[in-house]
Amino acid sequence: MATVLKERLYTRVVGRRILSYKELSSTMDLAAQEAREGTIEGTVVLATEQTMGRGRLQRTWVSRPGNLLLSIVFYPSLKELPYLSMLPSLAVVRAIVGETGLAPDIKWPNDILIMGKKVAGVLVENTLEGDAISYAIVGIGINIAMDTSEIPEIAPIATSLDLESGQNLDPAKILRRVLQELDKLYVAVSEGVSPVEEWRGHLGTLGKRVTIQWGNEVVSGLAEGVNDTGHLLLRRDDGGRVDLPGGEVTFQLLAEDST
Ligand code: BT5
Repeated sequence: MATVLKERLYTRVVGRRILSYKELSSTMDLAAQEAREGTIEGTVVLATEQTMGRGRLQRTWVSRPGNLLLSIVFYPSLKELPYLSMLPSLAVVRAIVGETGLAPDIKWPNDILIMGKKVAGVLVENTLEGDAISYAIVGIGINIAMDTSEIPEIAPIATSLDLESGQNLDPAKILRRVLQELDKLYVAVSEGVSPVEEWRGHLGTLGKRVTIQWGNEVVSGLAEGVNDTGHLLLRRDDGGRVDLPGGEVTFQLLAEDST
């Protein structure tokens, strides 16, 4: 897939180097190793399968062949860093809309859902050196050719692009589009263009009543908005407002809203 991809990939940073493997424990680890060894920014690590694919907080990412599993190496400056976790979800949304016509939305902070089911996930791991970020690894998993209904652990909550579109989509085409969109967004951010308005426009979480777990805390309220660095602004039931940098969202079921 790497050769086919490289031939028609028009990017400035993302995908300047592409490493492709049949099986890895996790693309995150190999990308981090490459970053520590000083690989060029935009290096992409692809795997057909992962034996220990992971999500946030040590959760498992079901990683079978036929899907997209990749990590990208960045060396962000303070200009790009605040937006780094918004860019991959936005790139994935743009790629899905452009290549399939489906209408995904983003569950804050960065799950990609179609009709309430998760079709892609994003994991950003930053490594500090002193106070500065020395490298950031952006991981993206997109379900394409997977019948999620046959995988009991994710069947109720997950879906795939083939299932949703009723087609056999070409993973290489979707990958190329994701990398191109991510590159455009990253270059724009480094030139001072903020992705926040577009990202906010795709957030399905806003305007809903949610419960959010953040570390050991659990807060409930109305998801009113996001600020310019992507923090969620939550109106608590007692009227106070909190600003959350990350966390796990559970939608509350209301009589008139069964999302
Ligand atoms: C994420 O974590 O959504 C980030 C997933 C990032 C995966 C990529 S694949 C390439 C790179 N290499 C890695 O090792 N990881 C990255 P989180 O928000 O914590 O969601 C994890 C939860 O999503 C799990 O606990 C399951 O409930 C669900 N899940 C697991 N596998 C899934 C899948 N294939 N599709 C949809 N949902 C899944």
